[in-house]
Amino acid sequence: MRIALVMLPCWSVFTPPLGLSYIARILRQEGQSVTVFDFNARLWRAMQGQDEDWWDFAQYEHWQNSQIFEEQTLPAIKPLLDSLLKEIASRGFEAVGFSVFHTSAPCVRYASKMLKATCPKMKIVWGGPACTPQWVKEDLEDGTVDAVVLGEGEATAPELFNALAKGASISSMAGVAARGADGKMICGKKRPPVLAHELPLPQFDDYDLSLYQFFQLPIMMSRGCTGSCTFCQETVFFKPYRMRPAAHIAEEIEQGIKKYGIKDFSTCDSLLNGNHKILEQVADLICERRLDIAWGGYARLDPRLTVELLGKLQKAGCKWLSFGLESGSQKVLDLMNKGISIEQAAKTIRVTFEAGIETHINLIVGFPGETESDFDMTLDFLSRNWQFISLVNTGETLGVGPGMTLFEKPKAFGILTDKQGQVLYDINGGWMTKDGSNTLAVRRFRLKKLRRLCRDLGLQWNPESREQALSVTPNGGEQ
Ligand code: B12
Ligand code: SF4
Repeated sequence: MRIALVMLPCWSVFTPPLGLSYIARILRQEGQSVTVFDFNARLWRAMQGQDEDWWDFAQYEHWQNSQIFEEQTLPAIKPLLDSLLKEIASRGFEAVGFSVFHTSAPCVRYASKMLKATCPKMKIVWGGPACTPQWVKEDLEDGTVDAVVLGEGEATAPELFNALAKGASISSMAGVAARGADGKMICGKKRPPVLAHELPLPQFDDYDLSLYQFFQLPIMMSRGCTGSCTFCQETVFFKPYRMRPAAHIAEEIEQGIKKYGIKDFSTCDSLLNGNHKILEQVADLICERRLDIAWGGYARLDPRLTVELLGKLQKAGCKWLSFGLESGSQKVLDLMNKGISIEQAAKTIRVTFEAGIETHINLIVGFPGETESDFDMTLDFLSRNWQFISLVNTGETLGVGPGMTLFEKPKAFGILTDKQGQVLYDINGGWMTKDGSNTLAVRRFRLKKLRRLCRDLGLQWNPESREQALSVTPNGGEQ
Protein backbone atom coordinates (compact mmCIF):
# COMPACT_ATOMS: atom_id res chain seq x y z
CA MET A 1 0.00 0.00 0.00
CA ARG A 2 1.28 3.54 -0.74
CA ILE A 3 1.08 5.45 2.50
CA ALA A 4 1.78 9.12 3.29
CA LEU A 5 2.57 9.93 6.93
CA VAL A 6 1.97 13.57 7.75
CA MET A 7 2.77 16.02 10.55
CA LEU A 8 0.69 19.18 10.51
CA PRO A 9 0.94 22.30 12.68
CA CYS A 10 1.17 22.97 15.35
CA TRP A 11 3.86 20.85 16.82
CA SER A 12 7.17 21.96 18.15
CA VAL A 13 9.91 22.43 15.54
CA PHE A 14 12.83 21.74 17.85
CA THR A 15 13.46 18.28 16.39
CA PRO A 16 11.91 15.97 13.79
CA PRO A 17 8.84 14.07 15.06
CA LEU A 18 9.89 10.84 16.74
CA GLY A 19 6.44 9.19 16.67
CA LEU A 20 6.28 9.24 12.86
CA SER A 21 9.90 8.01 12.63
CA TYR A 22 8.97 4.91 14.61
CA ILE A 23 5.80 4.31 12.59
CA ALA A 24 7.50 4.84 9.21
CA ARG A 25 10.29 2.43 10.11
CA ILE A 26 8.00 -0.36 11.25
CA LEU A 27 5.65 0.01 8.26
CA ARG A 28 8.56 -0.20 5.84
CA GLN A 29 9.86 -3.25 7.65
CA GLU A 30 6.45 -4.81 7.01
CA GLY A 31 6.75 -4.10 3.30
CA GLN A 32 4.66 -0.94 2.97
CA SER A 33 5.70 1.96 0.77
CA VAL A 34 5.90 5.03 3.03
CA THR A 35 6.61 8.71 2.40
CA VAL A 36 6.84 11.12 5.34
CA PHE A 37 5.79 14.76 5.02
CA ASP A 38 6.67 17.14 7.83
CA PHE A 39 4.37 19.96 6.73
CA ASN A 40 4.63 21.40 10.23
CA ALA A 41 8.31 22.26 9.78
CA ARG A 42 7.84 23.28 6.14
CA LEU A 43 5.04 25.69 7.03
CA TRP A 44 7.00 27.07 9.96
CA ARG A 45 10.01 27.80 7.75
CA ALA A 46 7.82 29.29 5.05
CA MET A 47 6.17 31.63 7.54
CA GLN A 48 9.38 32.93 9.11
CA GLY A 49 9.77 36.68 8.94
CA GLN A 50 6.16 37.44 9.75
CA ASP A 51 5.34 39.68 12.70
CA GLU A 52 4.25 36.87 14.98
CA ASP A 53 5.63 33.34 15.21
CA TRP A 54 2.54 31.16 15.66
CA TRP A 55 4.77 28.26 16.64
CA ASP A 56 5.74 30.21 19.77
CA PHE A 57 4.44 28.60 22.96
CA ALA A 58 2.30 31.70 23.59
CA GLN A 59 0.34 31.16 20.38
CA TYR A 60 -1.26 27.74 20.84
CA GLU A 61 -4.75 29.14 20.74
CA HIS A 62 -4.21 29.87 17.06
CA TRP A 63 -3.99 26.14 16.46
CA GLN A 64 -5.75 24.43 19.34
CA ASN A 65 -8.95 26.46 19.47
CA SER A 66 -11.09 25.42 16.47
CA GLN A 67 -12.83 28.77 16.18
CA ILE A 68 -9.65 30.83 16.27
CA PHE A 69 -8.04 28.36 13.86
CA GLU A 70 -10.84 28.75 11.33
CA GLU A 71 -11.21 32.51 11.67
CA GLN A 72 -7.59 33.60 11.92
CA THR A 73 -5.03 30.88 11.31
CA LEU A 74 -6.49 29.02 8.37
CA PRO A 75 -6.97 32.08 6.15
CA ALA A 76 -3.30 32.93 6.68
CA ILE A 77 -1.88 29.47 5.94
CA LYS A 78 -4.50 28.17 3.48
CA PRO A 79 -2.74 28.87 0.15
CA LEU A 80 0.43 27.15 1.31
CA LEU A 81 -1.29 24.36 3.19
CA ASP A 82 -3.59 23.60 0.27
CA SER A 83 -0.67 23.39 -2.11
CA LEU A 84 1.10 20.96 0.24
CA LEU A 85 -2.04 18.84 0.52
CA LYS A 86 -2.39 18.84 -3.27
CA GLU A 87 1.08 17.31 -3.36
CA ILE A 88 -0.36 14.35 -1.44
CA ALA A 89 -3.58 14.23 -3.44
CA SER A 90 -1.69 14.13 -6.74
CA ARG A 91 0.73 11.37 -5.88
CA GLY A 92 -1.67 8.46 -5.74
CA PHE A 93 -1.37 7.55 -2.05
CA GLU A 94 -3.95 4.99 -0.99
CA ALA A 95 -3.79 5.97 2.66
CA VAL A 96 -2.69 8.95 4.73
CA GLY A 97 -1.71 8.75 8.40
CA PHE A 98 -1.71 11.92 10.48
CA SER A 99 0.01 12.34 13.84
CA VAL A 100 -2.49 14.24 15.99
CA PHE A 101 -1.82 16.43 19.03
CA HIS A 102 -4.33 18.73 20.70
CA THR A 103 -2.38 21.58 19.15
CA SER A 104 -2.73 20.14 15.64
CA ALA A 105 -6.25 18.67 15.81
CA PRO A 106 -8.11 21.52 13.99
CA CYS A 107 -5.56 21.51 11.17
CA VAL A 108 -5.69 17.72 10.87
CA ARG A 109 -9.48 17.89 10.70
CA TYR A 110 -9.29 20.46 7.91
CA ALA A 111 -6.71 18.43 5.95
CA SER A 112 -8.60 15.16 6.39
CA LYS A 113 -11.83 16.69 5.06
CA MET A 114 -10.02 18.29 2.16
CA LEU A 115 -8.31 15.03 1.14
CA LYS A 116 -11.55 13.06 1.52
CA ALA A 117 -13.29 15.53 -0.77
CA THR A 118 -10.49 15.36 -3.38
CA CYS A 119 -9.67 11.64 -3.16
CA PRO A 120 -12.75 9.86 -1.77
CA LYS A 121 -11.10 6.41 -1.89
CA MET A 122 -8.09 7.49 0.14
CA LYS A 123 -8.14 6.00 3.66
CA ILE A 124 -7.54 8.52 6.42
CA VAL A 125 -5.87 7.24 9.60
CA TRP A 126 -5.09 9.20 12.76
CA GLY A 127 -2.69 8.33 15.56
CA GLY A 128 -0.92 10.28 18.30
CA PRO A 129 -1.49 11.58 21.81
CA ALA A 130 -4.77 13.40 21.05
CA CYS A 131 -6.37 10.17 19.85
CA THR A 132 -8.65 9.09 22.66
CA PRO A 133 -12.13 7.63 21.99
CA GLN A 134 -13.80 10.76 23.43
CA TRP A 135 -11.85 13.05 21.11
CA VAL A 136 -12.30 11.16 17.87
CA LYS A 137 -15.86 9.79 18.13
CA GLU A 138 -17.51 12.59 16.19
CA ASP A 139 -14.82 12.64 13.49
CA LEU A 140 -15.12 8.91 12.98
CA GLU A 141 -18.88 8.92 12.88
CA ASP A 142 -19.11 11.86 10.45
CA GLY A 143 -16.56 10.22 8.13
CA THR A 144 -13.71 12.73 8.53
CA VAL A 145 -11.41 9.86 9.49
CA ASP A 146 -11.64 6.12 8.73
CA ALA A 147 -9.56 4.62 11.51
CA VAL A 148 -7.86 5.88 14.63
CA VAL A 149 -4.92 4.16 16.31
CA LEU A 150 -5.35 4.42 20.07
CA GLY A 151 -2.11 4.50 22.06
CA GLU A 152 1.26 3.26 20.87
CA GLY A 153 1.25 2.63 17.15
CA GLU A 154 4.04 0.19 16.33
CA ALA A 155 2.06 -3.03 16.77
CA THR A 156 -1.25 -1.67 15.52
CA ALA A 157 -0.23 0.32 12.43
CA PRO A 158 1.15 -2.59 10.34
CA GLU A 159 -1.94 -4.72 10.99
CA LEU A 160 -4.26 -1.81 10.29
CA PHE A 161 -2.67 -0.72 6.99
CA ASN A 162 -2.48 -4.37 5.86
CA ALA A 163 -6.19 -4.77 6.48
CA LEU A 164 -6.95 -1.47 4.72
CA ALA A 165 -4.87 -2.60 1.71
CA LYS A 166 -6.86 -5.82 1.50
CA GLY A 167 -10.18 -4.10 2.10
CA ALA A 168 -10.64 -6.31 5.18
CA SER A 169 -12.77 -5.29 8.16
CA ILE A 170 -11.02 -3.10 10.71
CA SER A 171 -13.82 -2.65 13.22
CA SER A 172 -12.94 -4.40 16.48
CA MET A 173 -9.23 -4.57 15.57
CA ALA A 174 -7.15 -4.33 18.75
CA GLY A 175 -5.83 -0.79 19.34
CA VAL A 176 -8.12 0.72 16.70
CA ALA A 177 -11.26 2.87 16.84
CA ALA A 178 -13.32 2.56 13.66
CA ARG A 179 -16.94 2.69 12.44
CA GLY A 180 -19.12 -0.36 12.97
CA ALA A 181 -21.81 -1.51 10.52
CA ASP A 182 -24.23 0.99 12.06
CA GLY A 183 -21.79 3.86 11.54
CA LYS A 184 -21.11 4.18 15.27
CA MET A 185 -17.63 4.10 16.75
CA ILE A 186 -16.30 0.74 17.90
CA CYS A 187 -13.07 0.51 19.88
CA GLY A 188 -11.02 -2.67 19.73
CA LYS A 189 -9.42 -4.01 22.88
CA LYS A 190 -6.15 -2.58 24.19
CA ARG A 191 -2.84 -3.89 22.91
CA PRO A 192 0.01 -5.03 25.15
CA PRO A 193 2.71 -2.38 25.64
CA VAL A 194 5.35 -2.07 22.94
CA LEU A 195 8.92 -3.01 23.86
CA ALA A 196 10.91 -0.33 22.07
CA HIS A 197 14.15 -2.35 22.20
CA GLU A 198 12.52 -5.01 20.04
CA LEU A 199 11.80 -2.40 17.37
CA PRO A 200 14.17 -1.25 14.66
CA LEU A 201 15.89 2.02 15.62
CA PRO A 202 14.02 5.11 14.39
CA GLN A 203 15.61 6.76 11.35
CA PHE A 204 15.59 10.41 10.31
CA ASP A 205 16.40 10.13 6.60
CA ASP A 206 12.86 11.23 5.76
CA TYR A 207 13.46 14.68 7.22
CA ASP A 208 15.38 17.68 6.03
CA LEU A 209 17.23 18.23 9.31
CA SER A 210 18.14 21.78 8.33
CA LEU A 211 14.47 22.76 8.60
CA TYR A 212 14.36 22.38 12.37
CA GLN A 213 15.06 24.97 14.99
CA PHE A 214 17.87 23.01 16.63
CA PHE A 215 20.43 20.58 15.28
CA GLN A 216 19.21 17.91 17.65
CA LEU A 217 17.74 14.42 17.46
CA PRO A 218 14.89 13.16 19.62
CA ILE A 219 15.49 9.98 21.60
CA MET A 220 13.17 8.02 23.88
CA MET A 221 15.02 5.90 26.45
CA SER A 222 11.87 4.71 28.18
CA ARG A 223 8.13 4.71 27.77
CA GLY A 224 5.57 5.48 30.45
CA CYS A 225 6.01 6.78 33.96
CA THR A 226 6.33 5.19 37.38
CA GLY A 227 4.10 7.89 38.87
CA SER A 228 0.37 8.45 38.70
CA CYS A 229 -0.13 12.14 39.43
CA THR A 230 -3.79 13.10 39.42
CA PHE A 231 -3.31 16.07 37.05
CA CYS A 232 -1.31 14.17 34.44
CA GLN A 233 -2.52 12.70 31.15
CA GLU A 234 0.76 10.99 30.44
CA THR A 235 0.19 7.81 32.40
CA VAL A 236 -2.89 6.91 30.37
CA PHE A 237 -0.96 6.73 27.15
CA PHE A 238 2.30 4.78 27.57
CA LYS A 239 1.44 2.21 30.19
CA PRO A 240 3.25 0.62 32.07
CA TYR A 241 6.74 2.07 32.56
CA ARG A 242 9.55 0.36 30.66
CA MET A 243 13.14 1.43 30.01
CA ARG A 244 15.17 0.16 27.08
CA PRO A 245 18.40 -1.73 27.85
CA ALA A 246 21.38 0.63 28.12
CA ALA A 247 23.22 -0.95 25.16
CA HIS A 248 20.22 -0.33 22.88
CA ILE A 249 20.06 3.31 23.92
CA ALA A 250 23.82 3.73 23.38
CA GLU A 251 23.43 2.17 19.93
CA GLU A 252 20.86 4.81 18.98
CA ILE A 253 23.12 7.59 20.26
CA GLU A 254 26.03 6.21 18.23
CA GLN A 255 23.80 6.05 15.17
CA GLY A 256 22.89 9.72 15.66
CA ILE A 257 26.54 10.72 15.83
CA LYS A 258 27.82 8.53 12.99
CA LYS A 259 24.93 8.71 10.56
CA TYR A 260 23.60 12.22 11.11
CA GLY A 261 26.60 13.98 12.65
CA ILE A 262 24.46 15.10 15.61
CA LYS A 263 25.74 15.23 19.18
CA ASP A 264 22.81 16.98 20.81
CA PHE A 265 19.88 14.83 21.93
CA SER A 266 16.43 15.86 23.09
CA THR A 267 14.94 13.14 25.25
CA CYS A 268 11.25 12.34 24.83
CA ASP A 269 10.86 10.37 28.04
CA SER A 270 8.11 11.18 30.49
CA LEU A 271 10.86 10.64 33.05
CA LEU A 272 14.48 9.57 32.65
CA ASN A 273 14.92 8.10 36.09
CA GLY A 274 12.21 5.45 36.31
CA ASN A 275 15.00 2.86 36.51
CA HIS A 276 18.09 4.28 38.17
CA LYS A 277 20.17 1.17 37.52
CA ILE A 278 19.72 1.35 33.75
CA LEU A 279 20.18 5.13 33.80
CA GLU A 280 23.55 4.62 35.48
CA GLN A 281 24.48 1.98 32.89
CA VAL A 282 23.57 4.44 30.12
CA ALA A 283 25.87 7.05 31.68
CA ASP A 284 28.66 4.46 32.03
CA LEU A 285 28.32 3.35 28.41
CA ILE A 286 28.33 6.93 27.11
CA CYS A 287 31.58 7.55 29.00
CA GLU A 288 33.17 4.19 28.08
CA ARG A 289 32.44 4.71 24.40
CA ARG A 290 33.54 8.34 24.63
CA LEU A 291 30.31 9.59 23.12
CA ASP A 292 30.72 13.34 23.36
CA ILE A 293 27.07 14.35 23.58
CA ALA A 294 24.74 16.82 25.28
CA TRP A 295 21.34 15.85 26.61
CA GLY A 296 18.81 16.47 29.37
CA GLY A 297 15.22 15.62 30.18
CA TYR A 298 12.35 15.19 32.59
CA ALA A 299 13.15 13.46 35.89
CA ARG A 300 11.41 12.72 39.16
CA LEU A 301 12.68 14.24 42.40
CA ASP A 302 13.82 10.88 43.68
CA PRO A 303 16.33 10.26 46.51
CA ARG A 304 17.95 7.61 44.29
CA LEU A 305 19.37 10.51 42.29
CA THR A 306 22.43 10.39 44.48
CA VAL A 307 25.50 12.61 44.32
CA GLU A 308 27.38 9.68 42.70
CA LEU A 309 24.78 9.04 40.03
CA LEU A 310 24.38 12.74 39.27
CA GLY A 311 28.16 13.01 38.90
CA LYS A 312 28.09 10.20 36.34
CA LEU A 313 25.21 11.78 34.46
CA GLN A 314 27.05 15.09 34.29
CA LYS A 315 30.18 13.40 32.94
CA ALA A 316 28.00 11.65 30.37
CA GLY A 317 26.82 14.98 28.97
CA CYS A 318 23.61 15.53 30.93
CA LYS A 319 23.21 19.33 30.90
CA TRP A 320 19.83 19.77 32.56
CA LEU A 321 17.10 17.93 34.41
CA SER A 322 13.54 19.17 34.51
CA PHE A 323 11.79 18.28 37.78
CA GLY A 324 8.06 18.27 38.51
CA LEU A 325 8.10 19.92 41.95
CA GLU A 326 4.58 21.27 41.31
CA SER A 327 4.01 22.74 44.80
CA GLY A 328 5.79 23.76 47.99
CA SER A 329 2.92 22.46 50.12
CA GLN A 330 3.12 18.84 51.27
CA LYS A 331 -0.67 18.75 51.55
CA VAL A 332 -1.05 19.73 47.89
CA LEU A 333 1.65 17.28 46.80
CA ASP A 334 -0.24 14.52 48.55
CA LEU A 335 -3.51 15.57 46.88
CA MET A 336 -1.66 15.36 43.58
CA ASN A 337 -0.44 11.86 44.47
CA LYS A 338 3.02 13.16 43.66
CA GLY A 339 4.81 10.72 45.96
CA ILE A 340 7.58 13.14 46.96
CA SER A 341 8.41 15.03 50.13
CA ILE A 342 9.29 18.71 50.24
CA GLU A 343 12.53 18.17 52.18
CA GLN A 344 13.71 15.44 49.83
CA ALA A 345 12.78 17.53 46.81
CA ALA A 346 14.85 20.47 48.08
CA LYS A 347 17.81 18.16 48.70
CA THR A 348 17.66 16.57 45.22
CA ILE A 349 17.41 19.97 43.56
CA ARG A 350 20.47 21.16 45.48
CA VAL A 351 22.66 18.13 44.78
CA THR A 352 21.70 18.18 41.09
CA PHE A 353 22.67 21.83 40.82
CA GLU A 354 25.90 21.21 42.71
CA ALA A 355 26.72 18.34 40.34
CA GLY A 356 26.82 20.89 37.54
CA ILE A 357 23.45 19.99 36.02
CA GLU A 358 20.93 22.78 35.40
CA THR A 359 17.77 22.39 37.47
CA HIS A 360 14.47 23.27 35.80
CA ILE A 361 11.54 23.35 38.18
CA ASN A 362 7.96 22.83 36.97
CA LEU A 363 5.16 24.26 39.08
CA ILE A 364 1.40 23.89 39.00
CA VAL A 365 -0.70 26.89 39.95
CA GLY A 366 -4.15 26.39 41.45
CA PHE A 367 -4.53 22.68 42.12
CA PRO A 368 -7.97 22.06 43.67
CA GLY A 369 -7.49 22.09 47.44
CA GLU A 370 -4.60 24.57 47.21
CA THR A 371 -5.36 27.51 49.52
CA GLU A 372 -3.65 30.90 49.43
CA SER A 373 -1.40 29.80 52.29
CA ASP A 374 -0.53 26.57 50.44
CA PHE A 375 0.41 28.65 47.44
CA ASP A 376 2.54 30.91 49.62
CA MET A 377 4.47 27.76 50.64
CA THR A 378 5.41 27.33 46.98
CA LEU A 379 6.65 30.91 46.93
CA ASP A 380 8.56 30.28 50.18
CA PHE A 381 10.16 27.20 48.64
CA LEU A 382 11.50 29.31 45.80
CA SER A 383 12.71 31.99 48.20
CA ARG A 384 14.58 29.36 50.26
CA ASN A 385 16.08 27.43 47.33
CA TRP A 386 16.48 29.95 44.53
CA GLN A 387 20.24 29.67 44.45
CA PHE A 388 19.98 26.02 43.34
CA ILE A 389 17.33 26.63 40.67
CA SER A 390 18.32 27.40 37.08
CA LEU A 391 14.85 27.92 35.60
CA VAL A 392 11.23 27.91 36.76
CA ASN A 393 8.57 26.64 34.37
CA THR A 394 5.50 28.40 35.67
CA GLY A 395 3.26 27.08 32.87
CA GLU A 396 -0.18 28.59 32.74
CA THR A 397 -2.74 27.90 35.45
CA LEU A 398 -3.88 24.29 35.93
CA GLY A 399 -6.22 23.04 33.20
CA VAL A 400 -8.54 20.10 33.78
CA GLY A 401 -9.08 17.89 30.74
CA PRO A 402 -9.62 14.30 29.53
CA GLY A 403 -7.15 11.68 30.68
CA MET A 404 -6.59 13.28 34.09
CA THR A 405 -7.87 11.75 37.31
CA LEU A 406 -9.11 15.28 38.10
CA PHE A 407 -11.33 15.14 35.02
CA GLU A 408 -12.51 11.56 35.53
CA LYS A 409 -13.33 12.04 39.24
CA PRO A 410 -13.94 15.79 39.65
CA LYS A 411 -16.16 15.43 42.71
CA ALA A 412 -13.38 13.72 44.66
CA PHE A 413 -11.37 16.93 44.29
CA GLY A 414 -14.22 19.33 45.06
CA ILE A 415 -14.49 20.48 41.42
CA LEU A 416 -17.86 21.88 40.35
CA THR A 417 -19.71 19.57 37.97
CA ASP A 418 -22.91 19.60 35.92
CA LYS A 419 -25.87 17.29 36.54
CA GLN A 420 -24.14 14.46 34.66
CA GLY A 421 -21.13 14.75 36.95
CA GLN A 422 -18.94 16.29 34.20
CA VAL A 423 -16.55 19.17 34.95
CA LEU A 424 -18.37 22.48 34.53
CA TYR A 425 -16.42 25.25 32.75
CA ASP A 426 -17.14 28.98 32.84
CA ILE A 427 -17.40 31.04 29.65
CA ASN A 428 -13.63 31.49 29.62
CA GLY A 429 -13.09 27.76 29.76
CA GLY A 430 -12.02 27.82 33.42
CA TRP A 431 -13.03 25.17 35.93
CA MET A 432 -13.83 26.08 39.54
CA THR A 433 -14.19 24.41 42.90
CA LYS A 434 -17.62 23.83 44.40
CA ASP A 435 -16.94 26.22 47.27
CA GLY A 436 -15.97 28.97 44.81
CA SER A 437 -12.54 29.45 46.40
CA ASN A 438 -10.61 28.32 43.31
CA THR A 439 -11.60 30.02 40.08
CA LEU A 440 -9.72 31.06 36.98
CA ALA A 441 -9.39 34.59 38.37
CA VAL A 442 -7.90 33.24 41.61
CA ARG A 443 -5.47 31.04 39.71
CA ARG A 444 -4.40 33.88 37.44
CA PHE A 445 -3.76 36.06 40.46
CA ARG A 446 -1.52 33.36 41.96
CA LEU A 447 0.33 32.93 38.69
CA LYS A 448 1.07 36.64 38.60
CA LYS A 449 2.39 36.47 42.16
CA LEU A 450 4.63 33.58 41.18
CA ARG A 451 6.02 35.31 38.11
CA ARG A 452 6.60 38.50 40.06
CA LEU A 453 8.55 36.58 42.69
CA CYS A 454 10.68 34.89 40.02
CA ARG A 455 11.49 38.30 38.65
CA ASP A 456 12.29 39.67 42.10
CA LEU A 457 14.56 36.71 42.90
CA GLY A 458 16.32 37.08 39.55
CA LEU A 459 15.15 33.61 38.56
CA GLN A 460 14.80 32.80 34.88
CA TRP A 461 11.22 31.73 34.24
CA ASN A 462 9.31 30.29 31.38
CA PRO A 463 7.18 31.10 29.40
CA GLU A 464 8.30 34.68 29.87
CA SER A 465 6.64 35.81 26.65
CA ARG A 466 3.32 34.66 28.02
CA GLU A 467 3.20 37.07 30.95
CA GLN A 468 0.34 39.00 29.44
CA ALA A 469 -1.19 36.21 27.38
CA LEU A 470 -2.93 34.18 30.04
CA SER A 471 -5.04 32.31 27.56
CA VAL A 472 -7.48 29.51 28.25
CA THR A 473 -9.00 27.03 25.86
CA PRO A 474 -12.72 26.29 25.82
CA ASN A 475 -12.16 22.74 27.05
CA GLY A 476 -10.51 24.01 30.15
CA GLY A 477 -7.00 23.39 28.85
CA GLU A 478 -5.50 26.30 30.71
CA GLN A 479 -2.16 24.40 30.61
C1 B12 B 1 9.30 15.99 23.91
C2 B12 B 1 7.94 16.60 24.18
C3 B12 B 1 7.79 17.94 23.94
C4 B12 B 1 8.90 18.81 23.36
C5 B12 B 1 8.83 18.75 21.83
C6 B12 B 1 10.21 18.57 21.23
C7 B12 B 1 10.15 18.48 19.70
N1 B12 B 1 10.03 17.31 19.16
O1 B12 B 1 10.25 19.44 19.02
C8 B12 B 1 8.50 20.19 23.92
C9 B12 B 1 9.09 20.35 25.31
C10 B12 B 1 8.90 21.37 23.08
C11 B12 B 1 6.99 19.99 24.07
C12 B12 B 1 6.10 21.01 24.05
C13 B12 B 1 4.74 20.81 24.22
N2 B12 B 1 4.12 19.70 24.57
CO1 B12 B 1 4.99 18.02 24.70
N3 B12 B 1 5.73 16.36 24.93
C14 B12 B 1 6.87 15.82 24.67
C15 B12 B 1 6.92 14.34 25.08
C16 B12 B 1 7.64 14.24 26.43
C17 B12 B 1 7.56 13.42 24.07
C18 B12 B 1 6.96 13.47 22.64
C19 B12 B 1 7.48 12.33 21.84
O2 B12 B 1 8.26 12.50 20.92
N4 B12 B 1 7.10 11.10 22.22
C20 B12 B 1 7.62 9.88 21.63
C21 B12 B 1 6.79 9.37 20.48
C22 B12 B 1 7.35 8.02 20.06
O3 B12 B 1 5.46 9.22 20.93
P1 B12 B 1 4.20 9.78 20.14
O4 B12 B 1 4.53 10.99 19.37
O5 B12 B 1 3.07 9.82 21.06
O6 B12 B 1 3.95 8.63 19.03
C23 B12 B 1 3.41 7.35 19.32
C24 B12 B 1 1.89 7.29 19.28
O7 B12 B 1 1.28 8.50 19.60
C25 B12 B 1 1.54 6.80 17.91
N5 B12 B 1 1.47 7.77 16.84
C26 B12 B 1 1.88 9.05 16.77
N6 B12 B 1 1.62 9.57 15.57
C27 B12 B 1 1.04 8.61 14.82
C28 B12 B 1 0.56 8.63 13.51
C29 B12 B 1 -0.01 7.48 12.99
C30 B12 B 1 -0.50 7.50 11.58
C31 B12 B 1 -0.11 6.31 13.78
C32 B12 B 1 -0.71 5.09 13.22
C33 B12 B 1 0.35 6.30 15.11
C34 B12 B 1 0.93 7.44 15.61
O8 B12 B 1 2.60 5.91 17.66
C35 B12 B 1 3.83 6.45 18.18
C36 B12 B 1 4.73 5.33 18.60
O9 B12 B 1 4.10 4.53 19.57
C37 B12 B 1 5.39 14.00 25.22
C38 B12 B 1 5.05 12.97 26.26
C39 B12 B 1 5.49 11.61 25.81
N7 B12 B 1 6.16 10.92 26.68
O10 B12 B 1 5.26 11.19 24.67
C40 B12 B 1 4.77 15.35 25.52
C41 B12 B 1 3.39 15.71 24.91
C42 B12 B 1 3.38 15.23 23.48
N8 B12 B 1 3.37 17.16 24.95
C43 B12 B 1 2.21 17.61 25.23
C44 B12 B 1 1.90 18.99 25.31
C45 B12 B 1 0.52 19.36 25.83
C46 B12 B 1 2.83 19.95 24.93
C47 B12 B 1 2.60 21.45 24.92
C48 B12 B 1 1.28 21.91 24.35
C49 B12 B 1 2.84 21.91 26.37
C50 B12 B 1 2.58 23.37 26.66
N9 B12 B 1 1.44 23.68 27.20
O11 B12 B 1 3.41 24.20 26.38
C51 B12 B 1 3.80 21.92 24.03
C52 B12 B 1 3.40 22.00 22.53
C53 B12 B 1 4.57 22.27 21.61
C54 B12 B 1 4.15 22.84 20.28
N10 B12 B 1 4.82 23.91 19.83
O12 B12 B 1 3.23 22.42 19.67
C55 B12 B 1 1.20 16.51 25.44
C56 B12 B 1 0.27 16.39 24.23
C57 B12 B 1 -1.15 16.15 24.66
C58 B12 B 1 -2.03 15.95 23.46
N11 B12 B 1 -3.02 15.12 23.64
O13 B12 B 1 -1.85 16.50 22.40
C59 B12 B 1 2.11 15.30 25.71
C60 B12 B 1 1.55 13.95 25.28
C61 B12 B 1 2.41 15.30 27.24
C62 B12 B 1 1.17 15.16 28.08
N12 B12 B 1 0.62 14.03 28.33
O14 B12 B 1 0.65 16.13 28.52
N13 B12 B 1 6.70 18.70 24.20
S1 SF4 C 1 3.47 14.37 36.24
FE1 SF4 C 1 5.42 13.43 35.71
S2 SF4 C 1 5.75 11.98 37.39
FE2 SF4 C 1 3.59 12.50 37.47
S3 SF4 C 1 2.57 10.90 36.26
FE3 SF4 C 1 2.97 12.64 34.89
S4 SF4 C 1 4.91 12.19 33.89
FE4 SF4 C 1 4.75 10.88 35.70
